[in-house]
Amino acid sequence: MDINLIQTQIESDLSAVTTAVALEEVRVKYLGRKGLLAELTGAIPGLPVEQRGAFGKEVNALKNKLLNLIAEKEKVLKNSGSVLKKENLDLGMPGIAQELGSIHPITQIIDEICAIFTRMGFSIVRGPEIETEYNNFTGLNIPLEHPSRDAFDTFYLKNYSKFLLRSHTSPVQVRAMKAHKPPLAIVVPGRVYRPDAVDASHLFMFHQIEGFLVDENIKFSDLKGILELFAKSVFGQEIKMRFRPHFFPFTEPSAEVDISCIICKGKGCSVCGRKGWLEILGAGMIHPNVFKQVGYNPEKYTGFAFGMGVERIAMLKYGINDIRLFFENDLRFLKQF
Ligand code: 2NL
Repeated sequence: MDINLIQTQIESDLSAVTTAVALEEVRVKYLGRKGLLAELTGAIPGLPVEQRGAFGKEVNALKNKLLNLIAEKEKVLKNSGSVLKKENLDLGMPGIAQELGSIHPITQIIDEICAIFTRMGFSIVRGPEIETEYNNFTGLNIPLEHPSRDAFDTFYLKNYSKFLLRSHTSPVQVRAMKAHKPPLAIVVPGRVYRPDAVDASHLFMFHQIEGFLVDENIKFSDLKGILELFAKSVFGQEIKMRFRPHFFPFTEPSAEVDISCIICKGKGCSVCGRKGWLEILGAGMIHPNVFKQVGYNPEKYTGFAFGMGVERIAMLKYGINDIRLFFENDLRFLKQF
């Protein structure tokens, strides 16, 4: 083998190299385990003894020369901006798509319900989730011995027994009435907390929307009209609505409000428990004691109030049978909305 010929061949091979990958190919061709240099070295023992030394030196010199040439070429490649080629970067490769988020179904329902009431002239008001015992209970005419005040039914703040996680959104309405004179019409959406054992229909946190309207001469029929408009907007114009007498400490008279079952249209099915009716909210005329607490004259003003559970409305509307689905962050569920 002619060493000079090999060197010429190496030089021409290297001059054709433009990428790190091609350079590596050349390196392997000559310096690899089965490369030309290894072949030359392997030939040494087969030479006459007197030639071995000189030939060995030549092979060694060639190897060093080769290493230098490759190192030089590497520098040239680096400096000539061929990093892209070195890293095998393919600018034509499709990118990693950014998944777009969407509005949570509970937020969507809250927005939808609030929009129905703002179209009727109600304002949206929000308030703190940590409340005083006064705003959450006393201001709402809930007596001291009422079971909802029990530590098993309300999250009291450890070491701050006057403070609690609100168990309904009505304390915001107490705040609003204390801050503003009638006429006043507001809806309050937000999170509320109760220490309930978790199952398909209970969580320790859920959402409520409560609303009220106070002015002179507000009547029970005003409440019925507004709730009927609300219920038909959410569940469809064809539904019927009914009021059943009930008791709340903060309203008198009070009622539970049902709509005809949206599944069986009132005939009776498994969703409505064969009753033909679905309870959607509670409501009533604001109790004079609440007006006294907030400094309104109950002789001059009357008003109605109502409250609903947002998850319950969403579950009825979309036929969802487990409240936990809303908060498990399972995209297979969330992507349907
Ligand atoms: C229900 C029933 C209701 C109210 C909430 C209220 C608020 C004030 C004064 C009077 Cl400031 N009432 N809120 C009234 C009746 C019913 O909620 O079943 N909610 C899920």
